Amino acid sequence: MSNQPAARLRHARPARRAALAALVLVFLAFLAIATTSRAGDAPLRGVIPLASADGACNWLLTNAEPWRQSISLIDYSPVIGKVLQVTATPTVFQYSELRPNKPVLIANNAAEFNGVLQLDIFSDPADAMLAVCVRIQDRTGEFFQYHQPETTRLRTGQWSTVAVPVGTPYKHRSNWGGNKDGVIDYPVSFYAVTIDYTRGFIGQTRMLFDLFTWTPAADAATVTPPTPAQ
Ligand SMILES: [Ca+2]
Repeated sequence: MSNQPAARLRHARPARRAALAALVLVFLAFLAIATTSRAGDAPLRGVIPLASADGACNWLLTNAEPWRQSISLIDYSPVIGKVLQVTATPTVFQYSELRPNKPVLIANNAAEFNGVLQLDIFSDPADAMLAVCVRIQDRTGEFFQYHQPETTRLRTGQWSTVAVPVGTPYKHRSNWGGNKDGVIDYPVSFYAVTIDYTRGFIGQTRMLFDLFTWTPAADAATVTPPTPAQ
């Protein structure tokens, strides 16, 4: 390798050195801007908001109209504040897909993709609801579905916390869409929660949802993920 560039720098005149310093400053400023904009792509940790800054509902139901389901943000109580209310008729369609307006980035790599997606549910009646699943979307648009552990049971008229372990240590039950290769292409986003209804349930069900929370295992010294469903 030639040492010509170093020799040229040593003999550079002050004006050229000043120009070089200015160039370095411009480069550093550019680097600072680039780094700042990348910070916007940091994976979410913690609560996924129910409402945007202007108070509008941040969540929607897939196919709400044809499946005759409804979603609204309601005032629940002075202590709890607003919650999401979902109504459905299980005989019209057997599940609901509840999702943020935009998928929420949760992991940039396999090491980060390990945690618990948790939510609070109030179901009336509780026996209309069979299971909660979490849908994750990879970079290509492929979906991976993780199931609620079998141990979670709901009670009518009471809030329950459901925690679904999600990520590389856990086996997904199904995958579809995107590049359909069964391989998780990073980064990945939280796409939706689905509510499966009990077959044979007659009538309408009303559910309330609050505190959708993603807790990476790395942050969860006090949280022990439940045993995943087999
Ligand atoms: Ca894939």
